[in-house]
Amino acid sequence: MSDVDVKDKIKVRKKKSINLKVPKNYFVILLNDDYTPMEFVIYILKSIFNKTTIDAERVTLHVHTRGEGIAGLYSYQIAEQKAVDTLEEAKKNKYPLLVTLRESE
Ligand code: TYC
Repeated sequence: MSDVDVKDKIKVRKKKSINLKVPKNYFVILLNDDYTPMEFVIYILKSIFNKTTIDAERVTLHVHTRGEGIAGLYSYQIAEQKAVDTLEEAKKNKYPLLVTLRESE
Protein backbone atom coordinates (compact mmCIF):
# COMPACT_ATOMS: atom_id res chain seq x y z
CA MET A 1 0.00 0.00 0.00
CA SER A 2 1.33 3.44 -0.84
CA ASP A 3 1.72 6.09 1.84
CA VAL A 4 -1.21 7.99 0.35
CA ASP A 5 -3.54 4.94 0.64
CA VAL A 6 -2.46 4.33 4.24
CA LYS A 7 -3.12 7.95 5.17
CA ASP A 8 -6.70 7.59 3.84
CA LYS A 9 -7.31 4.89 6.45
CA ILE A 10 -6.36 7.05 9.40
CA LYS A 11 -9.49 8.14 11.21
CA VAL A 12 -9.40 11.46 12.99
CA ARG A 13 -11.56 11.25 16.08
CA LYS A 14 -13.34 14.49 16.84
CA LYS A 15 -13.08 15.66 20.43
CA LYS A 16 -16.54 15.52 22.03
CA SER A 17 -17.65 19.10 22.51
CA ILE A 18 -19.07 20.05 25.88
CA ASN A 19 -22.09 22.36 25.93
CA LEU A 20 -20.95 25.24 28.12
CA LYS A 21 -24.18 27.21 27.80
CA VAL A 22 -25.91 27.87 31.10
CA PRO A 23 -29.68 27.47 30.77
CA LYS A 24 -31.54 30.75 31.11
CA ASN A 25 -34.05 31.48 33.83
CA TYR A 26 -37.41 33.13 33.28
CA PHE A 27 -39.39 35.65 35.30
CA VAL A 28 -43.08 34.96 35.66
CA ILE A 29 -44.65 38.42 35.48
CA LEU A 30 -48.14 39.21 36.75
CA LEU A 31 -50.06 41.87 34.84
CA ASN A 32 -52.57 44.27 36.35
CA ASP A 33 -56.23 44.45 35.35
CA ASP A 34 -59.29 46.20 36.76
CA TYR A 35 -61.35 43.13 37.69
CA THR A 36 -59.27 40.46 39.44
CA PRO A 37 -59.70 40.90 43.21
CA MET A 38 -56.53 41.57 45.24
CA GLU A 39 -57.42 38.61 47.49
CA PHE A 40 -57.35 36.27 44.51
CA VAL A 41 -53.91 37.52 43.37
CA ILE A 42 -52.61 37.07 46.92
CA TYR A 43 -54.03 33.53 46.97
CA ILE A 44 -52.27 32.76 43.62
CA LEU A 45 -48.95 34.12 44.87
CA LYS A 46 -49.18 32.05 48.05
CA SER A 47 -50.44 28.80 46.55
CA ILE A 48 -48.55 28.69 43.21
CA PHE A 49 -45.51 30.88 43.87
CA ASN A 50 -44.97 29.86 47.53
CA LYS A 51 -44.95 33.45 48.82
CA THR A 52 -45.59 34.39 52.43
CA THR A 53 -48.68 36.51 53.08
CA ILE A 54 -46.54 39.64 53.52
CA ASP A 55 -44.64 39.06 50.26
CA ALA A 56 -47.81 38.16 48.34
CA GLU A 57 -49.47 41.41 49.51
CA ARG A 58 -46.38 43.43 48.60
CA VAL A 59 -46.20 41.97 45.06
CA THR A 60 -49.96 42.41 44.54
CA LEU A 61 -49.82 46.09 45.53
CA HIS A 62 -46.77 46.57 43.30
CA VAL A 63 -48.64 45.07 40.29
CA HIS A 64 -51.76 47.12 41.15
CA THR A 65 -49.85 50.44 41.24
CA ARG A 66 -47.10 49.82 38.64
CA GLY A 67 -48.91 47.64 36.11
CA GLU A 68 -46.80 44.51 36.46
CA GLY A 69 -44.60 42.68 38.91
CA ILE A 70 -42.43 39.61 39.40
CA ALA A 71 -44.14 36.53 40.82
CA GLY A 72 -40.98 34.39 40.62
CA LEU A 73 -37.86 33.32 38.71
CA TYR A 74 -37.55 29.72 37.46
CA SER A 75 -36.16 27.43 34.78
CA TYR A 76 -38.26 27.56 31.59
CA GLN A 77 -40.27 24.41 32.32
CA ILE A 78 -41.19 25.43 35.86
CA ALA A 79 -41.98 29.02 34.82
CA GLU A 80 -44.23 27.77 32.02
CA GLN A 81 -46.05 25.35 34.37
CA LYS A 82 -46.64 28.08 36.98
CA ALA A 83 -47.96 30.43 34.27
CA VAL A 84 -50.33 27.69 33.03
CA ASP A 85 -51.50 26.91 36.60
CA THR A 86 -52.15 30.64 37.20
CA LEU A 87 -54.12 31.08 33.98
CA GLU A 88 -56.17 27.92 34.63
CA GLU A 89 -57.04 28.99 38.17
CA ALA A 90 -57.99 32.49 36.91
CA LYS A 91 -60.15 31.01 34.15
CA LYS A 92 -61.85 28.63 36.60
CA ASN A 93 -62.77 31.65 38.74
CA LYS A 94 -63.70 33.79 35.70
CA TYR A 95 -61.04 36.44 36.35
CA PRO A 96 -59.06 38.07 33.52
CA LEU A 97 -55.69 37.78 35.34
CA LEU A 98 -52.77 37.51 32.88
CA VAL A 99 -49.14 36.45 33.20
CA THR A 100 -46.14 36.59 30.86
CA LEU A 101 -42.68 35.05 30.90
CA ARG A 102 -39.52 37.16 30.52
CA GLU A 103 -36.05 35.79 29.92
CA SER A 104 -33.61 36.90 32.64
CA GLU A 105 -30.17 38.59 32.11
N1 TYC B 1 -56.10 45.96 40.00
C1 TYC B 1 -56.84 44.90 40.67
C2 TYC B 1 -57.94 45.52 41.51
O1 TYC B 1 -57.98 46.72 41.71
C3 TYC B 1 -55.92 44.07 41.56
C4 TYC B 1 -54.90 43.29 40.80
C5 TYC B 1 -53.61 43.18 41.30
C6 TYC B 1 -55.24 42.62 39.62
C7 TYC B 1 -52.65 42.45 40.64
C8 TYC B 1 -54.28 41.88 38.94
O2 TYC B 1 -52.03 41.00 38.81
C9 TYC B 1 -52.99 41.78 39.45
N2 TYC B 1 -58.85 44.71 42.00
